[in-house]
Amino acid sequence: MDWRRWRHAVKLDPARPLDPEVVRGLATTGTDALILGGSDGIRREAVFHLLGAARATGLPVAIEVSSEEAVVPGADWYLIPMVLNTRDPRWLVGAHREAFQNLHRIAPGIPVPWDRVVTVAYVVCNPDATVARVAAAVPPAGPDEVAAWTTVAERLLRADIVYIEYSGRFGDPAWVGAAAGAMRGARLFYGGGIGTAEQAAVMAARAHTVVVGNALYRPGGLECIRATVEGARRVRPGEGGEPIAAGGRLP
Ligand code: 1GP
Repeated sequence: MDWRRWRHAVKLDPARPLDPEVVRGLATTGTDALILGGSDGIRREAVFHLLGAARATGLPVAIEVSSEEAVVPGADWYLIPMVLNTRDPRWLVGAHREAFQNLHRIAPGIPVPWDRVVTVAYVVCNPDATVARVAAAVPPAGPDEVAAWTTVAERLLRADIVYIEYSGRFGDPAWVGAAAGAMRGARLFYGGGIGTAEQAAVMAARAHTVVVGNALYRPGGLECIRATVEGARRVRPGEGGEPIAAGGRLP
């Protein structure tokens, strides 16, 4: 399934061990896709192994290229993160420049599969998340700032995806609603702290796609994922109460 149609995705961290049975079980949860990505400690070999296990589920697989170690062939999509609200341009475009300059070493002889490259503009909202620390993020002060970042991402940077990232904590629906209200043509992803059907429904009423990570790693993780898929499918984006994309293209 094309990434533009995902309602629910599971994020797998190559740096965190996961029972292969659990990865296999994802095929039966109803999720639309698997995203391989993490903020810290990514090693190419681990990405390679996890990619094999993810592929075996038959689900679409995306790799989030947060370090050159994540450049591994064989994924359906390559998500390129850019952190908008960072203090350090390295996390916006600097590491990307470095990677392209070193491409001959990172992926010798392999052309960039541009038709499978998807740009993801992150707004990191949870100051306690690893990504906030690693990427020197300055969390927005409020929903207006989130909406403005969304406009920067869409209109100026022409990002494919705007990602409201609360990794590790359930976010403020009003902030996600503010992003939704500013959306015009890109896709809005939300991730962070989703562990129940209700939480999934709240965010899926505002974002096109909800991403669940940590919940899978807890006991009963697959059941939890199933519940969140069900929650996300209960609602449609735009049912969240905020004025979503007036005149825009949010379905
Ligand atoms: C992390 O947004 C994802 O990048 C998911 O967050 O791990 O808190 O579910 P959680």
